[in-house]
Amino acid sequence: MQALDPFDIPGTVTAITGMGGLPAILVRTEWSLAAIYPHGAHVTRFQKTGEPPLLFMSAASEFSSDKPIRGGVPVIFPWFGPREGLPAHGFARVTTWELLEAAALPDGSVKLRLRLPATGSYEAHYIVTVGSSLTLELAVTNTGDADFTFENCLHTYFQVGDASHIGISGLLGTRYRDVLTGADLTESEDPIRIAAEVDRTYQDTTATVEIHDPGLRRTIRVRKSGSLSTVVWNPWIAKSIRMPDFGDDEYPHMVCVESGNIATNAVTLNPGQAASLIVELDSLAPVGPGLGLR
Ligand code: TA6
Repeated sequence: MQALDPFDIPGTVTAITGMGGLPAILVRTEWSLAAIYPHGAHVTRFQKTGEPPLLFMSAASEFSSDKPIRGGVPVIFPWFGPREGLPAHGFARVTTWELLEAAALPDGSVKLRLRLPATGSYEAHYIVTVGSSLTLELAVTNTGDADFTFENCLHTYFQVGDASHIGISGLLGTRYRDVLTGADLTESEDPIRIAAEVDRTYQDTTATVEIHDPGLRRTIRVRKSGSLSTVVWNPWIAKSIRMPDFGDDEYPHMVCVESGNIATNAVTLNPGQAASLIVELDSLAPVGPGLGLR
């Protein structure tokens, strides 16, 4: 197990023993607080001063070295979804990454760099920058001599006041696969409302998505680059009951808006090529039409 305390920066970066006894890093900046686990390179907490957490964490989540963490930002790589005989959503989220760097930057933000243990044909780094917003970068380089095709996704769980009162904007007119029915449709709602289980994979979209939340009186903004797919997910009642590491009554308090490259948007890197998936997560004062917020 890698010792993390050599990366300590007094008052800013602190190695801790986290949930389940897993090693973790606590980051404090003048604007925010964050927690990162090398297990899965998993950000479990980002909270701006004076605000509720931006990220939802399930009270029923596992914290063990062979299980994914439920909540925060799971790193999905190198495949999305189920694979016969293999872990769903890839192995990156159930692998312990190596912490390479922890640095306090001149602008007051803090940067952590983690690396997925080498596989021989590609290198995957994860850069977490904590400041007045949270920026996450999954950088993949093909170090082999054959093309490498993969899917990736930052499967972010956002904390909301009440999922049935939020509005999700930015996806109007975008094609999506409804995972529940298998149908391929075009988004006709703006904002999107949630009133049942939702599991949609939007394709060919680089759009910024906003979650308008009257309950917590804020708008969450998800900006991204290097990503053509967006997933919107809420398990609602029945699926929540089927998930052992998720509370039956937790679904109203979260929504996943995920950024990645999935299915027809999968990435192919030629030998020597690299690609980065980057998301910036932030919250703004409440804005948005038709939500009685203004
Ligand atoms: O991103 C949405 C999704 O693919 C859903 O289908 C749902 O299964 C969710 O991910 C959670 O997957 P997990 O493997 O973490 O239970």
